[in-house]
Amino acid sequence: MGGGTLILNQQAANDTLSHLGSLIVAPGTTIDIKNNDLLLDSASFNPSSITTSATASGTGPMTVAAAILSGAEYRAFHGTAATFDGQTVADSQTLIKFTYAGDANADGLITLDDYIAIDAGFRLGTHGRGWTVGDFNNDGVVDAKDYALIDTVYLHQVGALAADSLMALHAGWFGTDYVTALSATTVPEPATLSLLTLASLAILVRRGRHV
Ligand SMILES: [Ca+2]
Ligand SMILES: [Ca+2]
Repeated sequence: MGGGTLILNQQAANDTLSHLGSLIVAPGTTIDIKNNDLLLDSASFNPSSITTSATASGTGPMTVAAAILSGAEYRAFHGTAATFDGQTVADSQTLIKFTYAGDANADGLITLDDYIAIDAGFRLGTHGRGWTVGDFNNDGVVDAKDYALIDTVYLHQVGALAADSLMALHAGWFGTDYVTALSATTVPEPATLSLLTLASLAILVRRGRHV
């Protein structure tokens, strides 16, 4: 195919994986992955032509993107035994993940590891090498625009793809002290942490005490 836009079907569940041998497109072709993940056995594709028009659930500007990594990059982040949506990964494969802008290591969360990645890319002047070094808007440069993306998502990271995993993790570490501190934190609008989220964490902590 050549030119135009190839739009994948929106899936009922985010990050539904399709494993393909290859995905060859002519220059100028845009691939809209919607909320799909792709695992390609080939590296023969054009990363600049892959995007998503899907939106994140939840409130605030939870910018999502199509993260593109080689199998080698993914295994460098997560180890040689790492799996991608349950599939084993080889260095020569290509991974495309529907996730938050800023999720450099494609694990569905914005964490310290993602900040390490973008800091390394920015400090070393690593430009134009793609998603894993922090070029989250795919303009060939790691700069303030990319930091704005990751910071915004980090501040708004509630529910949606990660299902509150980061806050649940911290709630598990710090218990009610964390939940109380979180509820007292003023997060700039529209990054309002929902009462539902806080209530969920409180329940999680209470349950944890009885295990
Ligand atoms: Ca991440
Ligand atoms: Ca950029």
